[in-house]
Amino acid sequence: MKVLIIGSGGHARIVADILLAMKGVEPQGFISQDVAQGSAGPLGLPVLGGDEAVDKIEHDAVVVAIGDNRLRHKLYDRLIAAGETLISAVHPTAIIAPDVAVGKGCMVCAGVIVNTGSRIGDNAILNTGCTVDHDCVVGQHVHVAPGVNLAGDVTVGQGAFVGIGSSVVPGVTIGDWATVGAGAVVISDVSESSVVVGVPAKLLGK
Ligand code: JB3
Repeated sequence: MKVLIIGSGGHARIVADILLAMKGVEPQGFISQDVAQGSAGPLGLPVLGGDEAVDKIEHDAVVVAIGDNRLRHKLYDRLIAAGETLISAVHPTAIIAPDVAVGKGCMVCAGVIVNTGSRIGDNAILNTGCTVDHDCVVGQHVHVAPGVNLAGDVTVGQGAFVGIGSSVVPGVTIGDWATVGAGAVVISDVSESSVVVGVPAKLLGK
């Protein structure tokens, strides 16, 4: 399967590395305005051009490898509307229970663990070494950053960002588009679009 990687930054390099490790997947290069077309990109893959290049290059699927949740959401919706197939990039070292549903266009990085009964929404990032325990619901366009631990029955609303190294106790709901600061310990629900930081996590603002 020939795959185009949307973006060419740090996260795109992570995703390229995952695709290269997947059987039957051939990453073709990066779609990005940042670097002159045809130039060598990360991991020896070419930068193929900006978004207009997607239509011109033979491919079977795409993945939006951009960390920013709102931008990734926008580009994902645009690609779906254009009839593109969104592939999920799952690193071979990720451990995902057999009953877990992983949506379209997700990125599951090295060392991730997702336990039984959980659901991962479309276009979500489960970044390096995070754990998602039993029966969690991770919404569309979420980013669970490296080293995060979600306990059982946690819900993360769409577009939320759970910052590096944070922990969320069982049964908590993090609202849509909320932000959890790095290293926070979340012990109670977080409302939509709010920002929480600290141990225990407290509201910083909206
Ligand atoms: O924290 C970790 C482990 N990773 C972070 C990741 C999740 O998010 C990383 O450290 C960065 O903070 C961030 O990585 P990302 O998204 O690769 O950021 P950056 O290096 O800024 O690259 C953004 C990419 O988005 C660039 O390659 C841009 O060209 C691309 N981009 C922006 N707008 C776009 C567009 N690409 C296309 N095709 N179309 C656009 O409209």
